[in-house]
Amino acid sequence: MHDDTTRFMADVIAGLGATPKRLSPKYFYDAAGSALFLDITRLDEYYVTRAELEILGQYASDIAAHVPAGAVLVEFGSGASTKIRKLLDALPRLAGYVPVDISVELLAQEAEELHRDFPALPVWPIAADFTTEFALPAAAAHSPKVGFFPGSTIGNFEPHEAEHFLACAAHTLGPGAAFIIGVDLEKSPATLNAAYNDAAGVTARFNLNMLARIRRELDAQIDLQGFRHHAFYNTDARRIEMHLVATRAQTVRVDGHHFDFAAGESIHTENSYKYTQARFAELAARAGWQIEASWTDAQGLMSVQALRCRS
Ligand code: AVJ
Repeated sequence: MHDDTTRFMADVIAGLGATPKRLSPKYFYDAAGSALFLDITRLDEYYVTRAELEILGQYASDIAAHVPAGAVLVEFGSGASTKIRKLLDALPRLAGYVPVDISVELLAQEAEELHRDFPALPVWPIAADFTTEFALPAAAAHSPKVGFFPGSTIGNFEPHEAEHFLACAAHTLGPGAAFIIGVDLEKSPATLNAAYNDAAGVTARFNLNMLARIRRELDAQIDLQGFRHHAFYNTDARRIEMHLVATRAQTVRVDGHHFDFAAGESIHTENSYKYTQARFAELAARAGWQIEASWTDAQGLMSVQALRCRS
């Protein structure tokens, strides 16, 4: 079995065996899930991507002022590298761009396309899980470093994990480095609930695709009709929670293991934490970063933060 499949299998078996049951949001993004996420980013209700692109477009030159000439820009979880394209024209000449992503195929494809569109930009892809520590290419050793982590992906982490991630990034990027990061903001529960419960049902399909993927890739026995999408803003924890709720008692089978569900029992598939400016600044400070500037869209829904590594 392929390494990735072995890991996926082990995670699914552990997650469905846990109480309460859970699956990691990183498994949303197979080809079908990535296509559904792209559809989400175009929904009226889903403000996150639109608001961030507005900020990157509107404040490109202010953001670029935090990037020294000759810097190496390291993108955590680069995916399709769409956001960096928004910034590249505004940035001073970079020594290199280091996209870090788990998907080797996506990295190779993006490196090729970036090379075509920005022939003067050296691209040094790293295939790694960006939540762990990884080594930067030797060629980057003597250049100033700038991290880039758009999309509010940091919201998927528990706050203590977000702090750990930022501390690791401080270690990887080094003292004096900058970090440009997209952070979704607290707002009215009505707006948040709508963003994760769109009328067209795209987010529901995105969530349910996790089960479809488990069936496809792990040859599991799951009745997709037996589960429904459930997303809500947890006001106390300040996070959107996404769940797949069993609509009746049933059993899911994966590789000789069986997992019993009571009617109404859920699999927790995602948290999407929302921050105030103050709470994010406190968290970043505990991880060794100082906020130098932050920008929001005209409606104040989403933020982009410029951090500086203190020590
Ligand atoms: C990609 C993690 C930022 O939390 O808003 C969108 C994922 N989940 N709709 C988010 C997501 C449901 C998204 N992030």
